[in-house]
Amino acid sequence: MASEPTTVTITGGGGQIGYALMFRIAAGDMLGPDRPVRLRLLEIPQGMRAAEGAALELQDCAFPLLREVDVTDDPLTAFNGTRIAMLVGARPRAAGMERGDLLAANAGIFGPQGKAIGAVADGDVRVVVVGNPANTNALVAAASAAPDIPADRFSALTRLDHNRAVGQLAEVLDVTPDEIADVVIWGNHSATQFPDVSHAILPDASSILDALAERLGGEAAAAAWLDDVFIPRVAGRGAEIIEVRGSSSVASAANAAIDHVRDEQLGSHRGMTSAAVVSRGEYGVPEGLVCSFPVTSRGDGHGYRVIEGLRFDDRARARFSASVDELVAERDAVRALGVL
Ligand code: NAX
Repeated sequence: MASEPTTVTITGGGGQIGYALMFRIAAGDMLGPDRPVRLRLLEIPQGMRAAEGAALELQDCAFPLLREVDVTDDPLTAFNGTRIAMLVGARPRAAGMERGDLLAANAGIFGPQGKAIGAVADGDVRVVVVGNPANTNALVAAASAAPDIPADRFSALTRLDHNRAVGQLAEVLDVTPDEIADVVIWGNHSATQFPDVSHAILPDASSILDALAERLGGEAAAAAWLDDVFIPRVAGRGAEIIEVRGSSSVASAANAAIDHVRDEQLGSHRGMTSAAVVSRGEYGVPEGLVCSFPVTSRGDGHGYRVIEGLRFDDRARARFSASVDELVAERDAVRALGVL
């Protein structure tokens, strides 16, 4: 067993997703059964007691891999030497808040946190942003950590959307989720995202589109199901969960964040997955935007790489472009605030 623990920082450690995350990380679900961890929980003063209470519970689990838990409201302490930073705490949209206000409030959180990461994190830190608006928060954090930390160490979570898409397909095709490969979420983690199944395959490499046509009674029926049921359901699943459960997605969000970091660190193994990473101009997305792409990781320390060369038909291109336009508008809004 490696003796030097990996430092993992969770912001919003007193919140719901933080609570669902930390026990699984401490149990080894994220970095594997032979990597001890040191957890750092960052909160604002109002959230400190909840985070401290969670830390007491962590101790009561007596996890063999958990070396230490620190709870702090100081970003420089929280990110000191951190290898994996999971930025979950964010400012939620309050009633009557305009999108510009939301972006500004969150820039006020993710700017200083990015700066602190640049100042004190491990030089090879990986950062995943969960707190919404996740893509643009990641953009702000990456810009604020520069030039100390390369922007490609920052990503935002669209794995929950990806997993939601896989779950929907598995149900309609009556297969298990692990039989479905190469689903892609393109664009922003928002209602404009484009969940794309046109490259998705089953274990025998047969096309999911063909399987849907067979199951649903032809190509036209499959196309209608994708447009009218699948895409809106995946993109609107967060709202559906709130309506049914009375509270936003928590365990599934934490699970997706764990999947995201685990695959990035240890390798994604099967085909492609989805993550929002810093664009280098792939698929015509403006450089620097944090956009969801098909990605893969070899687990060799180089992080996620975008899989290039996938083809779009006109309708798919239009959906993807609409989501990228939204990312551009968000970037321009934070630029106008003088943040970038
Ligand atoms: P909670 O309100 O339960 O927890 C958030 C915690 O963050 C609170 O304890 C709060 O005190 C803390 N916090 C606020 N500002 C902070 C700061 N500057 N530094 C450190 N901590 C701070 O929300 P929760 O349900 O945990 O959701 C967290 C975020 O995840 C929200 O922004 C939510 O919108 C976002 N989500 C993102 C998803 C994704 O797929 N990317 C899906 C789930 C979720 O909606």
